[in-house]
Amino acid sequence: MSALHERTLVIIKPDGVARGLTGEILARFEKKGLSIVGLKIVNVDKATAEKHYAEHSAKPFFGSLLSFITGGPATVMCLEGNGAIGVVRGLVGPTSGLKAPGGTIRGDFALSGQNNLIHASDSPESSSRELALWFKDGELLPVAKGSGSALRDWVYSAEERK
Ligand code: 3AN
Repeated sequence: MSALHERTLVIIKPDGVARGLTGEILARFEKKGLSIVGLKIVNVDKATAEKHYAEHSAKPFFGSLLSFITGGPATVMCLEGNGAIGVVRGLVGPTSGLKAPGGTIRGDFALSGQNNLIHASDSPESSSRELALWFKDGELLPVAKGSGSALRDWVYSAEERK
């Protein structure tokens, strides 16, 4: 079974914000049934960008990637739901907008390998690291467990919404 109440870090990158796609992209996550438990718009500073993309520091496109991600406002959010990390990666689609299938966010709105609209955590380890980098203590809503969350009461079966 998918992890209950999983959290993932999602960034609508500067191309998505500048192209007016923030609402469209947010709507896809909301319609799926995920909860937005943290949301802000930021001008990404170079130090944060370097930490966020540290695993790509040796890649030839690293400098270009840093310029891109710091080039305009980005929308940063934390989404919560059962199996959220894998679910969000599925909605986002493969890295290249040229190869991403229609129906995914990148497949529907991107044509680039770099300017591909979204970042989404790829594992529980990445999610923990990235959420700590982008959100301070207290900025995220607490986990809504059991009944009392109208969203969870209808999105999941009784067994799935512990
Ligand atoms: P994903 O975001 O699909 O997990 P990663 O982690 O391989 O992809 O790459 C991180 C980011 O680096 C991508 N979202 C994209 O903006 C950029 N990127 C990846 N591959 C390339 C490339 N070959 N050329 C330019 N930018 C790239």
